[in-house]
Amino acid sequence: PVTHYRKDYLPPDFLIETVKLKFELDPNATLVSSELMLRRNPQSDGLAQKLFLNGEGLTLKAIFIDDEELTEKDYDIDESGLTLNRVSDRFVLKTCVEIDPANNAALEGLYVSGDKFCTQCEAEGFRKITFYMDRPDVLAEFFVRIEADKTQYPLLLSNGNKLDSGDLSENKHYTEWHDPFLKPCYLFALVAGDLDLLADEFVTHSGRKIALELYVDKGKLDQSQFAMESLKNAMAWDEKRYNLEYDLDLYMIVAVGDFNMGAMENKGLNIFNTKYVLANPATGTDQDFENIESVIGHEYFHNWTGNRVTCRDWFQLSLKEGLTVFRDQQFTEDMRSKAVKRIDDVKVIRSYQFAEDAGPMAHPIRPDAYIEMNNFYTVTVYNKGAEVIRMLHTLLGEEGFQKGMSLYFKRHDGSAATCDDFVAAMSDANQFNLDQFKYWYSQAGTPTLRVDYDYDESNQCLKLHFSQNNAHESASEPYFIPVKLGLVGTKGNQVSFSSAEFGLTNVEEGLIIVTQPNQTVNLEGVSEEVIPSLLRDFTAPVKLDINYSDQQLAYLFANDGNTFNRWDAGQRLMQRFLIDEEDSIKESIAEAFRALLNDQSIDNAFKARCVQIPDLKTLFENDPNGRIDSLIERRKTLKKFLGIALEDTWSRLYNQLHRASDLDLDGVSVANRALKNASLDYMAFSSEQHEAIVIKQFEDAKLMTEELSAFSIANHHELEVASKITQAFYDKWHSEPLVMDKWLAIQASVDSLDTLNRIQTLRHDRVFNIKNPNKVRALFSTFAALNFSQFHRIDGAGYRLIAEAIIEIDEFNNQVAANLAKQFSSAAKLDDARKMHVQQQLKKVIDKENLSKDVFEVVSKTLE
Ligand code: HT7
Ligand code: ZN
Repeated sequence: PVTHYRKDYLPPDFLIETVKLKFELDPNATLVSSELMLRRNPQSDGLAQKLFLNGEGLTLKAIFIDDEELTEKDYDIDESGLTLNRVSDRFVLKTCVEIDPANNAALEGLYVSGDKFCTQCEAEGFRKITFYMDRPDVLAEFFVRIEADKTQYPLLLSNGNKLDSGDLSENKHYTEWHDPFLKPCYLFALVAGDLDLLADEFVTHSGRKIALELYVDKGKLDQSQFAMESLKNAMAWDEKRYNLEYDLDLYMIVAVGDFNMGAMENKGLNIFNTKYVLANPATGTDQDFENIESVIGHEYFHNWTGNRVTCRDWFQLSLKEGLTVFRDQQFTEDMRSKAVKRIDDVKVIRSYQFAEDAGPMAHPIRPDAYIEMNNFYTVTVYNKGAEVIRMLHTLLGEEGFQKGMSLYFKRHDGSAATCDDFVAAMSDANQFNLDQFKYWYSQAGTPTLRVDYDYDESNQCLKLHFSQNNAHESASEPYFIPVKLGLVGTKGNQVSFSSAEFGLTNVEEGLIIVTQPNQTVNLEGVSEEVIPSLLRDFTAPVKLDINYSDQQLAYLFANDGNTFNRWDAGQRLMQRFLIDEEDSIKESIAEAFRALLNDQSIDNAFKARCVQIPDLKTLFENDPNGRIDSLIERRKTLKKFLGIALEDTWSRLYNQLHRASDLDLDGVSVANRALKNASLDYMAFSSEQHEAIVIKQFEDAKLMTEELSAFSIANHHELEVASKITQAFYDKWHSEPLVMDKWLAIQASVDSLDTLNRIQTLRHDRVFNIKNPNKVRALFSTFAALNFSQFHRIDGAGYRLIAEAIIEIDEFNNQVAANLAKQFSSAAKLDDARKMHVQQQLKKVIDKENLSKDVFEVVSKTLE
């Protein structure tokens, strides 16, 4: 397979001014006619005599240049595309190709999902629709005509504004669309089908009326209201916080059941995985609602950060994704709880992104090389990318950041830009030198920031000694690390301090910047002995290594004035038991939990986060020796101990919150449910009536959050009633695919020797379909990612299950197969016995005939 390098970027030899596409839709034989107006790019060297257009899996039916039909010597076709052998400076290329959407199980290009046609073109799927310069820096004006059977496909949609529609012979009809905004082909979309419509409108701050149309499968309108509300909230938020207004008169969203990722921001016509649209309180959990709001927001925010300004090449993906994730995180922070959202986002970084940074697929947020671009839609590009943008926001402040955004749009609106362009806009708008900051874009790996401190009472000075270190081979330069900090005094008070170097005078919280490999920062005016509370709100994606005593950690857990650091202290305290194997500390953890849970002034959402024991993925990442068996055992022991030690507290909380529970989706109700269900989970270790309570909650539940918690607890604690509940859940919900995903996922995550057999049975159940990515993720990805004990079975049977699934899925969907292959990324850290099993299984995968380059890239790097 070919490796593509960032350093090899060259501007395109030709530009496409306008594109006219005609689709004659037929599931097995769709005709795509294309008319491209091409002209030589003034920014190229002007020498090219030939022109290559990408095209894969296309059957050419006709080809003309300037209305003259080409003969065989005028062009060459191979499996990657079409070469025109002699081209002039300006010409019109007409082609007609045939494709087979019904047999497109890769779900890239034009495909059939259910009874509808839909598209997915990012990153390089447009080349499966027609011959084209399939690269994001070729921006064109699109005109699209769609023709199809009127009964089967009453709805024919594409990007932009509808210009015309009408009837044709043989019960066919057509629509014509024009998108006035220049766009790269990865933002092209088409949908055809018979769908239900939820219509609404939004009036922008300049008074324009935007028609909002949300299309869902027939019968699902009762699950679409929340998504529409989220869209209107996102539109209002982007105007208020970023002064960004929507630009077309129509915004459409279509939900489809077969989709490789979460959603796609196609201009004016977003296509969504149903998982991020459909929910009502009976079918969706509180977490589903939060996810829907966030993904609807994310795709909407792309209209400016991604569509109006797009990426020059795919190495720049974080330009749009890191920035848009940051914006969707801010949206959720503003809509819900800022502190709790920060905790949730950092958990993703610590459990998934740090692991990726330490594994075989580690890459900078702006990668330098790839074999298959689809493999680089990663937590590094997205979530670490968002952390990098967040650091800019921290350094420049809200006002400075917005100044940078305005300059970025002023300079790059309507064009394709780079990460360097973005940083330059931030730097120029604020006269802030970001040269060193840019190493965050070019270096992979997670830096460790080690801190030692000493207090000089006579001078009231606290010295902080920082040293930064990043073991990754790409990381030779020190980072620019913003560290927000405060000082906690002996009476739980916040102690003020000053720093001439960082312009801080008598503050209780401030920002310092670590730029050197080794650096000492003096804080002056520190009136008493303190515990420093560092990296508040996780102001940089680093591992903070500071040697707190157990007492200090417990003290910070109880007293830190920063909510995030308070939670973090609790997590660190638990790791003393789980990783450092300090047995005696479990009493202090229980004590600390008791104090927290009895404190009426603390929000229940925060309490619910605090009582969650760090997950095994995070523990494995943090444990230098990756001791799987011991981590699993110790985690169980701690949970059981806390369940018993706080028996009264859990049941009091459960009863109190159960009585108070209502059906609302507001923040307080969601928080109450989260803490109530966490309590029920702990009660399994002590309460004699536990099983009866679980049954009652399951039977009485009116909300999916309640029903699913009871179902999950029954399975995870292997209660006698588990199989009955599992069956009842199935009987009630078997015709709701998204609810069945939850049903599969919970069974796949049970820590039981029987789970492998269960999965084998489930994969033959009628609700399972290996061609549907949501089902694959529910059953196989959940097993590999969340069922630590069974995936890592010492006999290798867990690895075998996943390897065989990868081989099977790679036959038709390379992207989904490659994503599953990433589950082996921790192989290098495993003990020898497990490592041997992983290698054996991955060798089987790599020896597969016709292995895709997607899977090849992941597996070959894992085996290196
Ligand atoms: N920008 C979108 C990326 C995406 C995608 C990428 C590869 C293959 C399938 C895909 N579906 C969507 C999603 C987003 O970040 O908003
Ligand atoms: Zn995105």
